[in-house]
Amino acid sequence: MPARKPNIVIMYADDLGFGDVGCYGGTAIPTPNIDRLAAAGLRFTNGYATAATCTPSRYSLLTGDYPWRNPQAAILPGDAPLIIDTKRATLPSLLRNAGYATGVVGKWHLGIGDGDTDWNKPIRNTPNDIGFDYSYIMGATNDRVPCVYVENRDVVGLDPADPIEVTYDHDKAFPGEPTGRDNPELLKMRYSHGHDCSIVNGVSRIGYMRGGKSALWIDEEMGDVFAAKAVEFVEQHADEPFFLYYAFHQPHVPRLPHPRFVGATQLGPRGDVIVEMDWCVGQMLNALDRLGLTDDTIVVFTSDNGPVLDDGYEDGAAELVGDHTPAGPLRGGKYSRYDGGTRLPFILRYPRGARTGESDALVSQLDFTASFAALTGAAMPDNAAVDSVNTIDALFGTSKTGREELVTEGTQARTLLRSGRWAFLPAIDGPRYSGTTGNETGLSHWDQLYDLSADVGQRRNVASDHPEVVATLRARLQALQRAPRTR
Ligand code: NG6
Ligand code: CA
Repeated sequence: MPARKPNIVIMYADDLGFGDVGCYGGTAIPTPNIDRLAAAGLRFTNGYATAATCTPSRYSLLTGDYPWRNPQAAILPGDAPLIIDTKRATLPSLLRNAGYATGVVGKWHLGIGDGDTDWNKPIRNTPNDIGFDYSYIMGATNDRVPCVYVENRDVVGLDPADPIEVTYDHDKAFPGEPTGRDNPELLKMRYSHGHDCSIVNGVSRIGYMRGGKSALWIDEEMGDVFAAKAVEFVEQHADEPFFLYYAFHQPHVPRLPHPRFVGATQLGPRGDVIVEMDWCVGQMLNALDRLGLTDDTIVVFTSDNGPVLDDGYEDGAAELVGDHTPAGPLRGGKYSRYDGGTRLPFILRYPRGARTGESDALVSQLDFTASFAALTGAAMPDNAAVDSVNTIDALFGTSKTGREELVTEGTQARTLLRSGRWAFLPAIDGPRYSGTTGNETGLSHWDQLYDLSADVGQRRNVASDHPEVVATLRARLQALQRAPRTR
């Protein structure tokens, strides 16, 4: 164990797929910075989020609990209250207790405020209430109102004479304010489904807002804004151990790259914003190099859920995708129960302590809490991070053995069990394809069992060949979900 506690930087992409980046076999989108991180680190081929959507995956990353333990851990509107219990230990609070400076920059989407938030006053229930010393966030997603940054407890750049109002209730929409539905002539990017409410920066969003003109973000600048804040946090804490959770907004919709990245790929805005995100990764890696911190810093890069092409705006993602396969060889994508929803780029670099190369150990973001707590000597209370397992040896590549099993979920907490070589998806009736995004749901009237060691693309359902495996895994999944857990 090195004398100095390692810094920890988790960089978290939004909707980036297993096959989108160069080091995972993608060729259509140049990602030199992510590739350089992988070349100097460990690249996992069985690295998982817990869910195929944002909020539940982030919930697991920061709490070490499975999302299905908290029914609120589902895609949240922008006015939803904080869903993490402020009395429980979290990854950031444990690290803070272990002597770390803790910060979050970027996308939050775990609720903020109390459900009836007055955005014009200091906000209660921000990341600062669950263990972060510093936060500079967008509260929900880049397609949801309010389209403002929040720094610690305050909306950034707000003019008190022009207060912000927010509602997600269609009946309370602000009369006279333009919407995507009524004023398509004001849009620079049209919506394809949903996203027909308030217009901010020429883009209609989910939800309604009014006022706060001086505080509204400009989507094209968001990558630069977050990168500057993330680098600033690292610079300010270069002399003490720090934990930074840097959550990108790319390549989530609306995809609006800075003009200098427009045309960086042949794939349209989706490809271009991935190049922009890769540049942001580079800003962080360069800062660590410049400050002499690279050897002592654990850098993780992964994504919250798998890819989607049309997620609600007409940005050409589906039309321009060509031969590019965002999920690589995996089936499904965002929202899906198939592996494309949750198996993601997952890279860890730690020159002082981790091996380099490739690992097929089963690892999950769910285990960061227990693993980093154990590594840093943080004391873990009984009720903390109940599903998180200390897999630091697998994460550092000193062991080939990671988890034996992992529960993941498609949208709306439709769970499945990944166990050894198997993925077991208990029957849940429903449409095979999402009517809006076109992604495969993984829903079926029949049980599904896939042998991932022979069939990574989940093409051959072998449930009827292995009834005993199906029975065992069904019972195991039920037992896991039924049992109240403590550490
Ligand atoms: C969906 C949105 C989608 C995206 C998603 C959340 C519609 C029709 N679709 O409800 O555009 O915002 O929520 O994505 O509104 S996530 O990555 O934050 O989970
Ligand atoms: Ca996401």
